[in-house]
Amino acid sequence: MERILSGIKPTGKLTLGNYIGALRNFKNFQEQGECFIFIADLHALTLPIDPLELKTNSRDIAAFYLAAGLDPNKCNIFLQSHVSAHAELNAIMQNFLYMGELSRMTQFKDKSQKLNKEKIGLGLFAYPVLMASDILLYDATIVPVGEDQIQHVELTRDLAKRFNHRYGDTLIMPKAVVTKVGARIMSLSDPTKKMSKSDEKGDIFLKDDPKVIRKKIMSAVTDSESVVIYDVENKPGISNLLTIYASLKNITIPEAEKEFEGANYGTFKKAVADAVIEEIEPFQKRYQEIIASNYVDEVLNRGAEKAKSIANATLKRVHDVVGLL
Ligand code: ATP
Ligand code: LTN
Repeated sequence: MERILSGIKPTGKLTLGNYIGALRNFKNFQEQGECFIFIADLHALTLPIDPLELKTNSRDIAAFYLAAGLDPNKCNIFLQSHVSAHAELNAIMQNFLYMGELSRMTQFKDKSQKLNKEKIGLGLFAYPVLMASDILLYDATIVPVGEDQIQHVELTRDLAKRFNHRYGDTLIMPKAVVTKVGARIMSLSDPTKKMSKSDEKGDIFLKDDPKVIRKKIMSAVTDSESVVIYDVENKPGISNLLTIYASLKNITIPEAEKEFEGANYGTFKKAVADAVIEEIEPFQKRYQEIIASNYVDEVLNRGAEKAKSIANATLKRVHDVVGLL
């Protein structure tokens, strides 16, 4: 049976990118095997974050998981920090990933570039070690992620191979699975940059009012032609909107192109806005109901208990093979 594991870090308000690239697909995975979906709150500390904001974001993500159709009876939903085995395995695994490898990670290069060189946290540099620990603790076979995280999963595979080579078969080899359409939604104000919750310009937030969502889409940056075709190089804005539309409608990009043959940008953008709102509005209603109750805390407590039992067993296995008494 497959073990499926993924997480989102509570660093900011979730975006349409997080929804299309991650959240929306999670409910399908809970039918395909044993499912562990968590909130990577320890990872959120790798860049400065306000404590209150971190708490709000963490509960919000749990509520978003539930609103997106995750069923706590089919899928364990929990907080990374509630399961101490993550930090404990991290302390061991940091010895099996190398500084050279870590310094080549694109996410590290992007995020550290914006900081004063003297003030780059060790946690930001070692981010992939903790992520590898998250994955390996649950013997995950499938790790659903957006395109930007493939490199980290590949590094986790290198680590598992290296570790198993040295100590014998101990860790299970995971595999990244990326959604076909919508793995990389771009910013609406600069479609050459990823829509990202830590860089708020050009984002659509999952909590945005539908009117605001419509306005943002109608004023998305495009080009000066008026042909709706997919051409990332020359028409990044239109290509991004086509990706959003196709993924929400569950159709291919060529099918979406065909639908808008001869349409002008105004008509096209309106259709994209309608598609987004049609999907997000009911999702927002479910979120509101969930966040107003105690359900989130209940789910997180229950999820942590199950997660601990699995994670502690792996940790014990690792302790044993490396020689910890
Ligand atoms: P940050 O801006 O803090 O780095 P982020 O918005 O990139 O965060 P993550 O917490 O790193 O979000 O990602 C959560 C999940 O959403 C991951 O699987 C990630 O690949 C996916 N994801 C994030 N942004 C996008 C995007 N623009 N398009 C598609 N998927 C995305
Ligand atoms: N790094 C991921 C979040 C994350 C994760 C994980 C995803 C932390 N640990 C383990 C999958 C598996 C991100 O930024 N999206």
